[in-house]
Amino acid sequence: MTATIPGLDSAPTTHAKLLTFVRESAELTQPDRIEWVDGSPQEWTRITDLLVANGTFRRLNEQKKPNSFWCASDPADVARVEDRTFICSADPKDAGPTNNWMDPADMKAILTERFRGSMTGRTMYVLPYCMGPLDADEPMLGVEITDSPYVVASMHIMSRCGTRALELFTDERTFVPGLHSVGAPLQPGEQDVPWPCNETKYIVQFPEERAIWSYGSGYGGNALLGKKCHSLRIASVQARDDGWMAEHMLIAKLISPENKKYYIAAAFPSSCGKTNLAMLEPALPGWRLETVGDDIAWIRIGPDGRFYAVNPENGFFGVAPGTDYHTNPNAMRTIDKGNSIFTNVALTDDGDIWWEGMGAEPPAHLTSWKQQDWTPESEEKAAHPNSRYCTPIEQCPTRAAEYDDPQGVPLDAIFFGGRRKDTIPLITEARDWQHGVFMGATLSSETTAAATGQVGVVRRDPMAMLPFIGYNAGDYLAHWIEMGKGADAGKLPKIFYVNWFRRDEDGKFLWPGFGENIRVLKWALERMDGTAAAVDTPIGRVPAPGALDIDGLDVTADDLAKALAVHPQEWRGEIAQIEEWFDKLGDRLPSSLHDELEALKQRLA
Ligand code: SAT
Ligand code: MN
Repeated sequence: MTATIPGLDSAPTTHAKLLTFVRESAELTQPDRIEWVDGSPQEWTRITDLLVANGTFRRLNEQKKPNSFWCASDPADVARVEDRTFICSADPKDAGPTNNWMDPADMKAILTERFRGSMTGRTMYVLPYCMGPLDADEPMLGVEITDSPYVVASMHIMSRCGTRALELFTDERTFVPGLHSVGAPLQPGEQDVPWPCNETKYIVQFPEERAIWSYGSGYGGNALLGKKCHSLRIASVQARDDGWMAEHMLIAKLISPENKKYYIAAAFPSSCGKTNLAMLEPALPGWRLETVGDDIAWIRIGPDGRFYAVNPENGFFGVAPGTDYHTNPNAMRTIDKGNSIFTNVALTDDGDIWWEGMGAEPPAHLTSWKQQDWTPESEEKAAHPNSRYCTPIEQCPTRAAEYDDPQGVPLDAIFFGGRRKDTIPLITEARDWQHGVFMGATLSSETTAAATGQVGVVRRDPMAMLPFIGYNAGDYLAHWIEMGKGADAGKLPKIFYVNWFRRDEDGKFLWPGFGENIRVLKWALERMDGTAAAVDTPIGRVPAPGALDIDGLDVTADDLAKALAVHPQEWRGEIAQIEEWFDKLGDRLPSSLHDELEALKQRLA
């Protein structure tokens, strides 16, 4: 039966495990044909032409966005589905209290039936990829088998894929197998839809096997398996076992007017400004920033005892709304070079893209992400709040040369942050590593459109990793404590907690954000150099009056004081939430974090 699937016997590899994975997947899913992804420009042209012919893509105006495409998803497939995401460890305790869990055998039984024949009428693409630099000592390999050409085109941008990755598949090397189907088989003669998907979705990680099965969705983190499923959920398990960290962090290099270089990483929940910070155009004269990554950091301890961070990705999958030449000029310059995919943004009449927050005035007429006529009078948004641009990192004008360095960059500081309208100061410095881990462990943020569900609800999001920790969250926090012991104590990155989103009693933002955030970062870097003043508060150190430079800004000293204030009554509410959160983590929570909480309560009393 299987010998009849064209492509099965013409594999460009002899890697036995890979061949078995492909054969078994084909036997189960019954595609019409198999294609091995080579990652070439010719393949990009062929796949994008196919997506245009299928009605999935619309080619954008060559003058405006060369070699770029607009795409609208099914309105029921627009974001990560956290309630359909599972960590199927053998022991439920290893998935912990924060993940959905099912017994791996039970899950496989369900998914096997779902995948049976799911690729009928479609092409099965075999996409070998490498997350992180190809010349790493241990290249981090994966294979995504998918029936979605949209995924193939997106992975061309987001990962180093195809032949150059496949060449690294030696017999001794393992890879993360990922099986993905949109779950929409086609019967003979049946007309396809532009965005096939299934009402039922499963995004499943098997941590012991280091395998991924994803069914029913074609969107972003659900379907581009190299991204969240591999580089965060599975990688976090590998990292725990092998003594490193897989984190939801941007990586950037800051250069001072005196030409001093600093490397930072920063963790914020999805849609809270990681990409903007990763490409920040500093508003202070003489400062420069270079981009290493905008979403994921793999952090290892180097031979010198320092933390080194690598960006496993090769492109940006950024939130579109709110991005423009004022908020993130470097993202605009990156996408203006073309070679990009835009999903669920609006389409202009002259074949360009638009979203809320782009320019002062919306165009008089648009095609909305729902493919309806849209005018400024329309009640619905033209672009979905989680609409995305997918664009190569290579085109980013601020890209750091080090982005492709397999050693990574040595981290001087780690920033945690969330979106909170009250309670959390603009910046707080941790006293030491353990206190910094406590800050990360208790990070909180209002939910955003990046995942389905209610928006604007405050939840605990440890290190911005809540949806991405591939194991028990208490163990994850213990691993952070351990990593601090494994590095050279004097060389540990300093930890800070930021909140760009605090508001005054009238709901007005207290801090302008974006390019002005350099002022906050500058204070942090000066703290590391010992040149900036701070005052102690019960929750950590904040800038002393006058220490954070607001010269020339439309922010009064009074506003800044409000942005930095620590109000005991707000913190009493916060403590209650932290206690509830720690209770949820139970006995796997490291005792040192309990100690931190007790010490904080004492200081607040
Ligand atoms: O859809 S993704 O998970 O890739 C984006 C995000 O939520 O960070
Ligand atoms: Mn993210």
